[in-house]
Amino acid sequence: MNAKSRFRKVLLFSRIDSFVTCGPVRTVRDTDEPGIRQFRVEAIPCYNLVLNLIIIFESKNLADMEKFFVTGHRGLVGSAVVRRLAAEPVETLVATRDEVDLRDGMLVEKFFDDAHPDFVIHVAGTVGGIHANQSRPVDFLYDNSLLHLTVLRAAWLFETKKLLYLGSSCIYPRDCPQPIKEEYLMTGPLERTNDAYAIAKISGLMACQAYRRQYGCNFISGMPTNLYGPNDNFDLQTSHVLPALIRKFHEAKLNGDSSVTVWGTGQPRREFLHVDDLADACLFLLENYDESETINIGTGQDVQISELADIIRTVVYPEAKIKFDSSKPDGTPRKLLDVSKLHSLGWQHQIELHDGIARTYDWFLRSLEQQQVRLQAGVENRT
Ligand code: GFB
Repeated sequence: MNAKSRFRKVLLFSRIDSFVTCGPVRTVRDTDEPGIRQFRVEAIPCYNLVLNLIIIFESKNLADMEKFFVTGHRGLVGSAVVRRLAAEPVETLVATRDEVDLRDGMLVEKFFDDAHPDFVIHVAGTVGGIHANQSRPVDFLYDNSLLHLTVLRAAWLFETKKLLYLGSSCIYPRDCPQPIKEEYLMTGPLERTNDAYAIAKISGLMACQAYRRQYGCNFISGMPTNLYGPNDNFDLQTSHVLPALIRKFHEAKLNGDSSVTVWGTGQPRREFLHVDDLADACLFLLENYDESETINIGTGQDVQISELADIIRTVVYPEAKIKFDSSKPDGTPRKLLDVSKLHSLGWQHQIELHDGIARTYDWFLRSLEQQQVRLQAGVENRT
């Protein structure tokens, strides 16, 4: 892929010529090489010698740029991937659900036929926290099953060069050894609160492998840990714990409340990765990973929910006390990914948890002013 070097190469050379010109002359012509335009500048008479500068550079020609299709671009993950791609000289394709409902195979194939993306980063999904998963298993199963059936098929039919699909750490067996290695997938029973979602996502991982086996498609998959960052869902009924607690502490501060209630016992442990790190990992894997087996994406560090609550309290509203509501479910006791495979390839996260929470709270405050925070979003449905 190495688009950077392809588009940013600048060749500059000069030549001494033996004829005289009367002043600067600049000509432009297309060369035989696609995407390359040649600029020729001839000038500067000097003792009957003329210095001719010929500057050839490869222009950033949209027609020749590699096209990345990012599904779910308005969600937490998709928007981060789009931000990350903006730093690359590539063309990013997105489609809203009104334009292409990704659960509709015919629409998806039509889109691929028109757009012919070179790379697909397939991160659309119906996602939510523990309560949303528990109360709406059908939505999670239905949407997330269709989403990979349609997109992977279109990517195969229209010869996408490479596709990255994302699973989720919650699809590993509930009680598997920690930290969780990639090979523990499907070695034990699932966590009950998100089993429907897990089955859909496991089927997506299998689909990547099946397309590779049957048709030789370069479809890879990554397994991110719990994510957070800008554009997260802050709806208290459907969100994950980290955005929920940012909102709860923020509102407690506004109301002058003395305490904030955290669901469950506070004992479970979770690993959190800032979504900008995830987006970077996605591009890294597209460039550096071609295996059929999924690969874990995380920090390799976890905290207890009570510790997480304490960090958020410190950042948002240090005066508050923390209470636990043990009538709410704890879910999986621990979910820490073994990220040694990803580290051995040369990728590491950059944003530490405390800093990432502070940044996310800053984003939350700024976006609240602009009324761009999803406070009543329902489940995150980026289909
Ligand atoms: O983030 P979360 O909803 O999802 O909950 P999971 C993590 C832990 O935080 C649980 C506790 O033990 C919750 O009880 N928690 C404490 C809270 N306070 C709150 C709160 O105000 N809101 C929420 N939501 N939790 C999800 C899966 O599991 O992980 C999904 O259900 C998804 O399928 C996601 O894959 C990554 O980590 O338990």
